[in-house]
Amino acid sequence: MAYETIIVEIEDEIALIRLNRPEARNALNSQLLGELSEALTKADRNDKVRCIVLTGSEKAFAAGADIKEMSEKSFVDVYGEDLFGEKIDAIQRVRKPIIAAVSGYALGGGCELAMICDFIICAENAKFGQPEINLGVVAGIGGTQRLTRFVGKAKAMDMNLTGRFMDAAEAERSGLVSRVVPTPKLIPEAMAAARKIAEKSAITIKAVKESVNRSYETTLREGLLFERRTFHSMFATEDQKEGMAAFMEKREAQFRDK
Ligand code: CO8
Repeated sequence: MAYETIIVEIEDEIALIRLNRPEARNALNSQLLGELSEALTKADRNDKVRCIVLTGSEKAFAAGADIKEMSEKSFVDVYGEDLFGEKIDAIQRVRKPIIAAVSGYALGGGCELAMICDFIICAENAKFGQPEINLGVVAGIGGTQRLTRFVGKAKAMDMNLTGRFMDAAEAERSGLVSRVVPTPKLIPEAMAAARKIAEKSAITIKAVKESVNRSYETTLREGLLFERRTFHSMFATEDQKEGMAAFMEKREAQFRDK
């Protein structure tokens, strides 16, 4: 299917997905979220894709949910249709790693979409924010939940209550992003990280993602048990044998995703 609001390129086992509504600073409307959830689901099922990079434009990763599209809706409308719920759930179900490459504004739903990804690499010009309070609403896709876990209560409250933006340096200092790079280097850096991940065993990649994400869903005791059992289960794979043999034979591992 040809998409109108996103651009998908698959190269060297990496799917690069660009949000593409420049006239609206990549605001997330139903069409864009529909196309994005479909493209991500397809990439997740595509054997030729091992890692996904999600990005926007230099000016904006995404300026939030499309305010023009939702402004006239009633409670019955948004509750009845569970606005964006199905599409966001599909994005959250993707098992392959998704790196958010953020340049410019990542606001409201845009910041939340970046946080759904597995980690964020941002450009020096990035600006993160949860300005929903200025519109008379609260965040709705994790801005009060994921952000609080990532940067702590003080900063999450500050951002959600004042609506102020966080720049790249503060985002790195606070643990919201894993790396900050000069703006022109954003895509090369994110693609290099994706290629590094793509060299590993696909089965181990899935297990790592599942295990880290489990830490957000459970107690430390249960999470550690989940991790230990996952570690044990890796010994049922051929890639564990290959990885450890390659280390001892002082050569590169040739993983077969088995
Ligand atoms: N929605 C719709 N259109 C937008 C949005 C948006 N979020 N952001 C920008 N645009 C449009 C502008 O209206 C403008 O269009 P036009 O040229 O037709 O007037 C165009 O994009 C360019 O915008 P600006 O001229 O404002 O560009 P600037 O570079 O001066 O400013 C900003 C860029 C700072 C990003 C500014 O546009 C802005 O503040 N945007 C709104 C940010 C915002 O409030 N985001 C939160 C939205 S609410 C949300 O995300 C809730 C998500 C939860 C959903 C829950 C579901 C369960």
